[in-house]
Amino acid sequence: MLNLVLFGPPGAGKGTQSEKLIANYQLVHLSTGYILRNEIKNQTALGLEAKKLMDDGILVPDEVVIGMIGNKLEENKNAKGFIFDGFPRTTAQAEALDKLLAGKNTAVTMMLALEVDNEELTKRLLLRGKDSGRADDSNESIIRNRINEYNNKTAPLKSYYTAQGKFHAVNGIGSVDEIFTALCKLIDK
Ligand code: B4P
Repeated sequence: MLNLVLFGPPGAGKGTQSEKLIANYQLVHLSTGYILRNEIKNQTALGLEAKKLMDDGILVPDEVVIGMIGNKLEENKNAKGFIFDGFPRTTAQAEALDKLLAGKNTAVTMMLALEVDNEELTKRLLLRGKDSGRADDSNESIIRNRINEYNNKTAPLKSYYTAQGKFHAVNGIGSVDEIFTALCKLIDK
């Protein structure tokens, strides 16, 4: 199985590159951001709880997202592999993912990190906020919260996957196609 973890700060292009990778490698896309936004749209209890945190750029509790991913893995038993987009975002989530995959006799193949500086991230997210209607893209102070959450809770995962020999970084600045080509090169090696 090919199990890819796409890693990077908010706005690095994880969702954008996931779409292209899914088409190329026929993988199942598991985006916790997308699943959570869907829960909000459907006004579920989980969605209502998550909305308050997401609108402020704060991570949703680990047990909530771990449960969501566990359910999705069960629903896709015959998948050729998965793209984990925006998950894991904390060490607890990474440990839980290792356990969930080990239970299926598989593992994370590699982590692909998109590297983009803060100035470019802020520019991209404010631009998207103009037509996405996403509250978390609407102003610089929320975007700053998201980048802080990333630096405090998610960035340490670089060491977690480096220790497993699975961390690979790619320059996330450039055209979408250039970045996609760089990612494919690493996957196909
Ligand atoms: P996510 O939905 O995961 O989203 P993201 O970090 O905003 O974006 P991504 O990196 O996918 O960027 P995109 O391709 O869209 O998270 C949202 C919130 O959900 C989190 O803040 C958190 O509250 C919650 N959440 C999600 N997962 C969680 C978890 N595991 N644990 C706890 N909480 C969780 O690109 C952004 C913009 O850049 C787009 O407009 C795109 O068009 C543009 N862009 C992309 N590539 C470009 C390029 N090469 N050049 C120029 N622009 C580019």
